[in-house]
Amino acid sequence: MLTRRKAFTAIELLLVIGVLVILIAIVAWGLKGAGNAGSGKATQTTLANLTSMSEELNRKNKLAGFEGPPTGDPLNPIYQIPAGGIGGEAAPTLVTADSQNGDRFGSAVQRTAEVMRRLSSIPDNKRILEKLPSDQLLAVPPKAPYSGGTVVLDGWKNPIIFVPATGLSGVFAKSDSKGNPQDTYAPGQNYARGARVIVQGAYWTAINSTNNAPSLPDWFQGIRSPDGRPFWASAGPDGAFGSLPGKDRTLGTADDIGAGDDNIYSFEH
Ligand SMILES: [Ca+2]
Repeated sequence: MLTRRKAFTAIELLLVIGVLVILIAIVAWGLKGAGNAGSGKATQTTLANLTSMSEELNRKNKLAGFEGPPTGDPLNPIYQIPAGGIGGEAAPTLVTADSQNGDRFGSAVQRTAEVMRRLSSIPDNKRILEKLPSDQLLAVPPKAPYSGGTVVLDGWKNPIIFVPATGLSGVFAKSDSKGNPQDTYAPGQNYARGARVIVQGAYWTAINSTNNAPSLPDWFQGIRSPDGRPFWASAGPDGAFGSLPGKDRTLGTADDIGAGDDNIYSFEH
């Protein structure tokens, strides 16, 4: 009798370990969720600040040239229509700081550095930018025809990009087989300007109020702001704006197409 409860049985030990593992997993998952929510909130604040600064730039008539056609100058080297595109900024893939990033210093980030330089030409904006902690800024090395500069980082330490009025082309969403019906195109429905739908894994945005199926000229394949103005964009937790290279970093794999789902745009808040 004395030795009966001397030790836990193997099964009891396994049970205890199992419960502990589950508890640790729940806590870790909760902490990760809280971290993402905090980063998201910080990113929204940064996007709002950048919007105020670019609106101030617009009031001073210094934003022209970054907007793209029809209001901008398509020949301006700062604004270039992506090859094969119908206008707009081509959505960068990975902009993370790891060794496998694709577009961290690509043309979208370079163009943003040009906009940031113009933003800082206004004293009030310059003061706000100077107050940002250094870990929220990224130095962008020059790359012809761009001259480099500094861009602002989002809550996940990835560059926030400036998107011209013509929009962010090629933003991919997950298949909506289990998704939100509001995101799925439905024939005959009326869509207000700025409405977004998913067709075959890609976002389309209504340029005009329409009940036509997503195609030009009523729709744009990608993201545009409802008011047709330039906006600021964060890639969200995954660090990719358009298509997300899979684990093997090869485009076209099944997990590529959700990259647009978690993006954060300044016009949304
Ligand atoms: Ca993303």
